Amino acid sequence: MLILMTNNTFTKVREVFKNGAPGEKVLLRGWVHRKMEVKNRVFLVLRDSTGTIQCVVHKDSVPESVWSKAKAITRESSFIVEGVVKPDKRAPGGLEITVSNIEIVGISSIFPIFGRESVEYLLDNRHLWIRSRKLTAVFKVKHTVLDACREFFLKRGWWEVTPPIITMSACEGGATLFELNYFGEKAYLSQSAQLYLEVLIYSLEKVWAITPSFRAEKSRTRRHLSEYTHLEAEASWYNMEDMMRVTEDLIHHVVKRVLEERLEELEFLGRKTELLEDLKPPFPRITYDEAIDVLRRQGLPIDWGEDLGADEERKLTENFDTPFFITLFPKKIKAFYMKLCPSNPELVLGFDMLAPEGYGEIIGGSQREDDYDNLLARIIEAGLNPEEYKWYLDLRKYGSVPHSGFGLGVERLVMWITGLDHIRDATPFPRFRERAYP
Ligand code: NSS
Repeated sequence: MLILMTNNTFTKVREVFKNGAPGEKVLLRGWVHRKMEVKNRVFLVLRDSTGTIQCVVHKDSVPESVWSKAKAITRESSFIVEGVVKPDKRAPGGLEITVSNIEIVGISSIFPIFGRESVEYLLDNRHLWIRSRKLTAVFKVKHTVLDACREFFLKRGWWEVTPPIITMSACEGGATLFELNYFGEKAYLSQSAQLYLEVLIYSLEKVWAITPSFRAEKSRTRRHLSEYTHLEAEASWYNMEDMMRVTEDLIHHVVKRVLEERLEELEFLGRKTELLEDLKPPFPRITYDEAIDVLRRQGLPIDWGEDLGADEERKLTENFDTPFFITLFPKKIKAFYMKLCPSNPELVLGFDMLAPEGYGEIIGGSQREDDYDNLLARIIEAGLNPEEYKWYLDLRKYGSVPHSGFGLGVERLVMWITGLDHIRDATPFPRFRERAYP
């Protein structure tokens, strides 16, 4: 039985294309990606985690039992194939497998996805659509993005920490909080690990974490999930400009690694890579005031003090071929923890990084308010209960330190790097308002 072979007797599809010699005997296992029958031949495209390869069964050169299995096997069945590597100009990649034996491991019922289905239908069948080459390519890019982020912080001496998901106080305002019952007490799913990271910088100085963040977003948009992967970093002694430099170096590093390792996937996704290749810090910086002027000149009426929405951000990205920063926002549109600008207390030392090509915000960060009285005033002003933030305020009482941090939406970054038009495909199991798949 082929199925009883040990793991290392199997070859991966990628290895066949890399090292496969004509005439070499190989054993492969995977799923039937496509099946085609032409007279006395059956073509089975085998898919494994590394790629796809065409396997050809010739009626005349295999035993009857093998031929009948080749006839019976269905698309998406799992199977094992024994055969010989054969160069073939017509085969994708220039190689195919001439099959000598087949074993069906798990026969597939009629696979309910044929192509051309609606987005809604594919989401309803997310558990099956997830096998598509498109989503596989995106998740491989995401893997490299996460790996590159980890490498970035590790090499620069930042500590990775594990903040909680169950929280007792809001970080980003009450409107998007998911409430839960915590042993009879009101608690929330975390919107951001920031406040906890701020606690940790008094001992570890430079910390970072990747945690899921939850936002009960009121509307379904192409860039909002209710649960997303949040990479956050926080450091004592860093001012806003120091932290902006960290973020641009991080993005540069991540994009470089993806270009080095995932070109094949980007190509499969149809991503043009010129802008990614040209990316180089420092990224341009404009202030909120300048952004408002630019938008007005571009014919988008917006009043000073209004928040920049998706439309405004998209318009602004038309002016840049690279990620860029917007800094110094009016305090009334930003969170309570941002430090007031010393030269104009109507503004805060906050920054957003926007991705070009219409993508918009991928990072939000700021220098934090480190003065006890100012922070208390901001908490009250924001309508929050100072009691709930006692521990957070305490940090400004016991050895306060200037510090800054940021949060990066990993799916937003992946969406831009892979050129997706919707965030849902940057995560395997998307969660939206009122619906989770699956
Ligand atoms: O709300 S943020 O702008 N900022 C924070 O949460 C800070 N407390 C982070 C920090 O300084 N430690 O969110 C940060 C990023 C934002 O730029 C987006 O890229 C992403 O998180 N984000 C989202 N991604 C996907 N879906 C949703 N709903 C979402 N909300 C924010």
